[in-house]
Amino acid sequence: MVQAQTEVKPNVTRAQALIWLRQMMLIRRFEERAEMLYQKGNKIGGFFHQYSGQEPVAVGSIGALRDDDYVITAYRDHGHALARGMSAKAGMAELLGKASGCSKGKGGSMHFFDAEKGFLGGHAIVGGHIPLAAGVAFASKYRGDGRVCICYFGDGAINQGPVHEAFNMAAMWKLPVIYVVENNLYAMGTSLSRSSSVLDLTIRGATPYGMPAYQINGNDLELMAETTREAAAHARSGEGPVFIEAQTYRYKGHSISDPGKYRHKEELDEAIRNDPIIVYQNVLKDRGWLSDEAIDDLWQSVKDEIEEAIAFAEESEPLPLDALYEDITTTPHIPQE
Ligand SMILES: Cc1ncc(C[n+]2csc(CCOP(=O)(O)OP(=O)(O)O)c2C)c(N)n1
Ligand SMILES: [Mg+2]
Repeated sequence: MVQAQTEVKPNVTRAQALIWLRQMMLIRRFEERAEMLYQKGNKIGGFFHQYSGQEPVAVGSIGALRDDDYVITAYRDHGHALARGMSAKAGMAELLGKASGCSKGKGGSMHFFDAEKGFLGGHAIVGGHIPLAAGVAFASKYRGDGRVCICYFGDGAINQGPVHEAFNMAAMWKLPVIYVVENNLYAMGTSLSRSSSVLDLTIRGATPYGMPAYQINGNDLELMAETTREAAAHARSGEGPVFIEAQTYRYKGHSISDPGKYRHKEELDEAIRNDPIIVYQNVLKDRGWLSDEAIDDLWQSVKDEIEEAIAFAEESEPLPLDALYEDITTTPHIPQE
């Protein structure tokens, strides 16, 4: 395993650091307000899984990729979509089931999608998108366009059979994929220690397939970015997939209907005391890059952006009923000789 050092920091400019901090704030605020709309306003239906606490994983890793690289993830997808640059308006409208949503209001929380930005979902079947990532990476390799596909999944997904078939094929064919397992210690209410024969997920996900692996603190934003940069260079050079175990923690229950009673209050309190957004704010303050006033201004600008997104979503029209029959099948594209 490649041992990543927490002390090693990449060369991050102040401008880049502020963009990343603001993205994490935006994701946090987006979900806080969406939760209110769900609980109090009854404006959002269906499943709703929050990313709160895991923000540095998506922001740091996506921040280290090229704009034309592909991103694919599971149903806990708000953070990845916003980190990829999807607008809060398109995301909020999706949650409210409006035609202006990123998936025309047909997908909801679990199925954010933005093909223009290379954001390929939002997938609800645990582990189901991992073979898709291999397909996406195969296409990149076939075209020789140098794009990598970053594929996020949870610790629970590592127990799915097709995931291992895909890992094997990706490694055999040296496909340009970066696998990021977001180890938040729980799969619904089941802790990792009750579901995995070994707690080191690189042993289960990387070792059998000969993939280089990193095991890092995913809540260290700059370490997440640096590690992804190295992984992307490896995958892009034709050397095959890389596996990153990003250790993190989710603040909320599995979904909005889960009070999370299966974990100790002390465990959650400890995680919240080390809130990655506050930690990063303090890092930037210590570097002299940010004052308390500047932090307040950033939070205010994020709050304003989210309120605008809510107003946009509320004012948008729902999709007409006949549109339910659209986007079900696609016209097959058969390449000509
Ligand atoms: C194939 C399949 N089995 C079961 C489920 C039900 N289910 C939804 S989420 C989940 C837990 C997944 O946990 P993990 O992979 O750790 O991701 P996290 O929720 O922690 O992000 C399960 C079992 C499902 N969606 N798909
Ligand atoms: Mg999990």
